[in-house]
Amino acid sequence: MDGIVVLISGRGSNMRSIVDAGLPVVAVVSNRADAAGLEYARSRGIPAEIVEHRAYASREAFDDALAAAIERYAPRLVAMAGFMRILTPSFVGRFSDRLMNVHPSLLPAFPGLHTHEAALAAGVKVHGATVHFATPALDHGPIVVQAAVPVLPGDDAGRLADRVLAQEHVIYPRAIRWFLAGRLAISGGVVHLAGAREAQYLFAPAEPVPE
Ligand code: NHR
Ligand code: GAR
Repeated sequence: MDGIVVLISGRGSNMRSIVDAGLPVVAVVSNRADAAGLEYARSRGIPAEIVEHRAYASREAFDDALAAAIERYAPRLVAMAGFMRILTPSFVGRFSDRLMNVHPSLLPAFPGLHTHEAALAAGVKVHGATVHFATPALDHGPIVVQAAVPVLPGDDAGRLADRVLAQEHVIYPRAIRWFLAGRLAISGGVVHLAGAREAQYLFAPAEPVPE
């Protein structure tokens, strides 16, 4: 009963980092039939299912079908990894305190979509990624771990996204390992790591500033 169900919508590189870290992924579920990540999961012998949001008349109906697909695996954790559909409060309630997400910004800055464009437009010099527990309020759940990366001269959204993504691949498997080891406790909306010798933050290694 240690299994993880990973929810994806596309490329699935975060899902791959979780699988490659040796974590017990029991199924991958996508809301899009063309998600590239599905093939990788199947190539590793992991059941990969499609629950297409477009086939359902309402968010509630989609979320019910998604929850049913997940519950067949009785997972201990549901990990959103590039999953692009907002989930209803009733879905989130069903998986409360065992639904995680990786978001490509240093929350609470830049919730929602297009975070790298927003960070560049705001002129921030430090950006990053956050692993958090999901709550009904989008991108506002308790923070497990964050990674900071520099915004460098000449960055565009693509370069910045690549730099952030490399850190997502480091912090998400780490957060999941902590969760499965029973080391995460949420109190008052704050996540505490038991027996912490490791930090709940990470600074990306320095890289040369482009000319
Ligand atoms: N659901 C809840 N309740 N709480 C969170 O914190 C959630 C969530 C669902 C997804 C991921 C999130 C992100 O990391 C996430 C966190 C999709 C959208 C979005 O606007 C926003 C944030 C996130 C995921 N989706 C559009 C929608 O109408 C569809 C966009 C598309 O299909 O391309 O659902 O950033
Ligand atoms: C990742 O950067 C993830 O943080 C982000 O999309 C990318 C998915 O990449 N998630 C969101 O923007 C959620 N709204 P991946 O499919 O290769 O893991």
